[in-house]
Amino acid sequence: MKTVVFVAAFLAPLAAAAQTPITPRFSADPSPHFFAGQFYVYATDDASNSGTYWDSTAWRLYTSKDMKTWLDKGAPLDVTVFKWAKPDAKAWAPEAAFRHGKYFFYAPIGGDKIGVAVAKRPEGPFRDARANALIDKARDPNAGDEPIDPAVFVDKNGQAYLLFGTRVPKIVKLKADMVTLDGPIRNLTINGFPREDSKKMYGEAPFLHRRGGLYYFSFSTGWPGQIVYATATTPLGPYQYRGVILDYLPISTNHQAVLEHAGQSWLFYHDNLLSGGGSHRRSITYAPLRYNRDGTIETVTRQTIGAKP
Ligand code: FUB
Repeated sequence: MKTVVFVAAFLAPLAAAAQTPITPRFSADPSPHFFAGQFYVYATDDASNSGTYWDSTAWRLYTSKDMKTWLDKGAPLDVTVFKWAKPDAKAWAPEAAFRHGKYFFYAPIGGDKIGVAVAKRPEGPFRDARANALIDKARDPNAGDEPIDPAVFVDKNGQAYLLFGTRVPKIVKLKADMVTLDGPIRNLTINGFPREDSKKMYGEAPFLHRRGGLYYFSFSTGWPGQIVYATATTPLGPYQYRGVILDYLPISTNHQAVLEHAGQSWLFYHDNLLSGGGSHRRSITYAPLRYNRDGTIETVTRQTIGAKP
């Protein structure tokens, strides 16, 4: 596999107050992690789609030791890893997780199923962890209209959760093997959306992280979407709307994930940063994520992008 080195900081002087993408390849829906001593970002591939729809069939991987110089590690897997999937099924926003010495890859396929693959190393090779989908709209009660955008959260007591879904946020417990559902798929409740803004709703891109005793549920409000968040004292909610993390971008989607490492927090997301870019040609970047003393999150402004870790 050919590895391409990209030093993100090189792009910074090209435009004043510009964000810095981690790669010159069109990519989106970042799933950032710190695995085995370095940073890994799994992503949707926007460079191999038709340019008019998100119809690529492979996922991409970027790695970095310092969050400045990024390596393009190619496509660690595509939809053909899942024999039950149509070979031309669209490969959307992925998720990864590490548990019990194994690396898991959660793969939304075709808009109606989520598969899970497993590997011994974070870059693969990945193999299907089951003989069928982990989530299947046609099979599973309350899977929702569009089971996409998986996100995994493991609580301090070891309980793992899978979040996913469009328009109605879904959450389900995972068994310790990380590839089996443990109980019903539930809807997450979000209270307190501001009445003066009728556009504030749950759209897609669920993500859950914990800070102290509080659970932070972030998501995109739609198409286009803001990244907003809500908090709760248990993973299952109910959640209370708290505010905007990242405002609308000049593209039709917004999709975030929070990476915490060595006492710092980062918001990874996609934007329109590269020449020739657009709603189907997105680019991945990140910004520091900061908290106020009362636990609320400071809104990220696009100008903060490119800050050194
Ligand atoms: O990349 C395809 C879709 O666009 C993702 O599943 C959504 O989160 C949005 O970013």
